[in-house]
Amino acid sequence: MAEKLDFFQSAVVQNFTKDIERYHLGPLWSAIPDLMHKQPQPQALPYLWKWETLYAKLMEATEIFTPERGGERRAIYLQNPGLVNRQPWGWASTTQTLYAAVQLILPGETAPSHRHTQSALRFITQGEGAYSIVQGERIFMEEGDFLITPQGLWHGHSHPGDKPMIWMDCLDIPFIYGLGGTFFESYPDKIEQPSLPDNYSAKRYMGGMVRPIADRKPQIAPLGSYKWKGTEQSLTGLSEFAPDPFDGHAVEYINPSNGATAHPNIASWMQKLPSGFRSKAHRHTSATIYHVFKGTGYSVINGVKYNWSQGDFFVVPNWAWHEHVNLSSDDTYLFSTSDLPIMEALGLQREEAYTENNGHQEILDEFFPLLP
Ligand code: GTQ
Repeated sequence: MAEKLDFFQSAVVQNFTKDIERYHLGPLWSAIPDLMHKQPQPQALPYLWKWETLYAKLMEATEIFTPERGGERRAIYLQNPGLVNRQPWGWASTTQTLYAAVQLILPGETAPSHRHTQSALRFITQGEGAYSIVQGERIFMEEGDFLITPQGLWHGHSHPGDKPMIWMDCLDIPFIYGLGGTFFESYPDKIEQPSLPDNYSAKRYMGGMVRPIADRKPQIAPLGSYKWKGTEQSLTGLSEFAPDPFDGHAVEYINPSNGATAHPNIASWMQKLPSGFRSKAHRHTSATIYHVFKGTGYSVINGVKYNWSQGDFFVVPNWAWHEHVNLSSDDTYLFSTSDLPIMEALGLQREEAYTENNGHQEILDEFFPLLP
């Protein structure tokens, strides 16, 4: 070992490294431990954003930014503290592959239509009455709804209602950036006009597990919005049986014409943890962004306790041990998005249960968030 170290530190090796750097060349022999570590070492860190902070900053943003003035959406993204310096593609990254944000639209505002090669999804956290117009279909949004905007489709938002509306956005921005596949285009007019009936796709799929005859041939994302009522009902049925030890009662949003994840690159789940539920710890290659839709509790991520309550967001990076505890007297609902489909498509997904200490991590530290 010492011999190896001496070799790397020797003048002849160091001089050679310096010399080839000038030609934009590098020596594998010193890079390999960083290039190929034993297991995932994401630069993304576990982190938690409190709802109080997000809400306060969105409200402050209403004073300085309007879609009219800025030509874009009023969204504030969740910047992973471990990825700040990983320019350029750590920029606006919540995990190594995914971007998440909170977006606020005020009554009377319009966020202009555009399209891009990133896939987007929304989870509605607060309010009602606004719509997203996706490729000619106005999709009206209510709390708990899950919406998708597939890659390449025109989409804009407008709010004819009377109270502010807030939702979570999640896109595969860092992933597409890393691949060099970013294309973006503004719609020629401010917002696209409807060319389909309102809520067309949700009506076509109202029954849940039946598909319109015309969709026997699988379609790309034939459903634009998944209503909260349907998600809640599926979890009520599932809750009659034993919960999964790691994830509680969990359902995944799927493309109803072919059974694949609702988005090809992003998986989205709703998890219900019964009162007092304490999951066992596990870790997997995919990284997850959680939003606490309802409930109070905590998660232990790599031995650190992250306390959460309704509206908070937190991130579990790749390969991090994690377990969740519901401290409320009622059910807790966690919405989450992850890069599981990317990991699966590339043959990278692995999962491991924490076997020591009856499946629970020792709590070594506690996270204290910065409040406004
Ligand atoms: O609402 O279309 O947070 O295109 C980032 C990119 C939201 C959106 C974001 C977007 C949108």
